[in-house]
Amino acid sequence: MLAQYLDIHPEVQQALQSGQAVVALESTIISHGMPYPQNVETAKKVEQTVRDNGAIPATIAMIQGRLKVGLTAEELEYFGKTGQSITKVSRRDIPFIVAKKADGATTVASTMIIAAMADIKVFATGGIGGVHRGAQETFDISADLEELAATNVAVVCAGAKSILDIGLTLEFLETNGVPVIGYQTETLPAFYTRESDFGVDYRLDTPEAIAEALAIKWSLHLKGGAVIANPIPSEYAMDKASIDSAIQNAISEMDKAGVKGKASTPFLLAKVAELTGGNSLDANIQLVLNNAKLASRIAVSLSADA
Ligand code: PSU
Ligand code: MN
Repeated sequence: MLAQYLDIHPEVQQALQSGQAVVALESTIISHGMPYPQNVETAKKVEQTVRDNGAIPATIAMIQGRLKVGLTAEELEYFGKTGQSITKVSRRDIPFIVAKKADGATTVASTMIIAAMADIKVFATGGIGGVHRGAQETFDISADLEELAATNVAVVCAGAKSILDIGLTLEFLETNGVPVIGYQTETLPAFYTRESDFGVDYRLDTPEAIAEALAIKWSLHLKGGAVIANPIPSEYAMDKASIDSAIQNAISEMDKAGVKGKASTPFLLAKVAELTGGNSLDANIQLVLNNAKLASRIAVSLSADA
């Protein structure tokens, strides 16, 4: 039985039973996506933002082999402090971390899987994984994309970070039937900046319109999630030229160091943060809060219509 592996926090359980909106949050962004102590402060602020917008937060992680839906303050602190030495867990890793009774930081893919087990439909994060630049040679395509094709959870993000090949990422999503919705935008945001050279599939201007589209998709049994791309607030957006050059440098350092596989994304994230100083960290924090707000409003609308 699935439930034998799952620990749903009582507050989350209560919310799910009473039909209240719940928003899933990931843990790799805490352990691998930001430095301590900003990661823990941000994780707490994100949870508070979800509450302020009428939903209950459920941060997802693995602790001593248990699939956790909703963490205590102590557990959040532990994840932030332990950082990159916690195993990064994607779909393939889950059963092994359970068997070893180990801790695991869940990526977008594994957070979606565990959210779906708990019947949570909306998930907020910063950026999703995607098709990496040079994937024609390396085959480096994040398992997040396959998960979006397979699992019924909507992911609110700030678009795709240009450590990725955004064009190829969109092609992959199109092939796999994953809609990319722009919130109040026609162009796909590029994480630190509000725009990229690529369009979204559908522009929708309210959380209610997004909730309606999701409800229709799932009523029709059209399996899979959706990418909801929410541009970073303009006051926190970064200068495109400086972020582009930092990303370029990060990629060449990665190639030089021969970093591959699951280590690539954390390596690039850390390098970009290092090269842009505190600026990119500030931007990162603000966009995650902005995504938590939109995700909560979508979740509230979905639960009201259910
Ligand atoms: N992109 C970000 N911040 C992140 C990640 C991606 O801007 O923290 C994390 C997420 O957990 C995402 C994972 O699911 O990296 C993707 O890793 P990979 O490319 O190895 O699939
Ligand atoms: Mn990868």
